[in-house]
Amino acid sequence: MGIVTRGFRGRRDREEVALPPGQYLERGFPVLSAGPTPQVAPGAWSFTITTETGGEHRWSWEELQRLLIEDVTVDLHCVTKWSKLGTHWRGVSLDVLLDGVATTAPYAMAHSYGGYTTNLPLADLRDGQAWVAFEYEGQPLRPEHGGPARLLVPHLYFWKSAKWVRGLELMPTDQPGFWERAGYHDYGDPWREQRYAGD
Ligand SMILES: Nc1nc2c(c(=O)[nH]1)N[C@H]1C(S)=C(S)[C@@H](COP(=O)(O)O)O[C@H]1N2
Ligand SMILES: [Mo]
Repeated sequence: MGIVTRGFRGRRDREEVALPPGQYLERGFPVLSAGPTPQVAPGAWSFTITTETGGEHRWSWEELQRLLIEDVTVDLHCVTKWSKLGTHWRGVSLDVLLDGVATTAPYAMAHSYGGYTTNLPLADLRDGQAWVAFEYEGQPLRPEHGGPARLLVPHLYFWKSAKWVRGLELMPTDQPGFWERAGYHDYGDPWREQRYAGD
């Protein structure tokens, strides 16, 4: 794994942090979008989980806000090689949203307003590993970063964290999403440097 020295002045000068292989430490928050930013007002936003048998579970913005909300601090790793450490988010755990959804489907496709998709094993969205996030660093999530709400799945490369998320389609078989069809790795574990198909 890569070891990077933080560039802070002063006593943190020699603090070393571990980054996944091939990654560098980013201070800013780059915007990476495959197309234009969809403008989705919270009142027009909803999140729908569709099961493999066609069952639908839908939450409006107001319904989402009434669920158990968590504050999470996570590291982000983009396949373009920047990592950002200790970012603060607020959102609803997928555990809460999947609670009561009857499914045996092993895969999920995240769908976004604007048409972006990305596939994940459903197990990677459970057990405190994924959120529908709507605040970043104490502010409503800005549209260019996926506001009003995005998926946050920080243990995988950041392309799996679908911005402007509008739902999950639970699938009996694995299907590639937008970047996965274009040659990105199906799973995308930054610690195993799974950037592209075949890695
Ligand atoms: N809907 C949507 N989600 C997306 C993307 C996108 O183009 N559209 N890009 C992905 C990629 S490649 C990355 S690195 C992150 C970038 O998020 P950011 O722009 O907030 O840094 O969003 C991911 N989610
Ligand atoms: Mo990315």
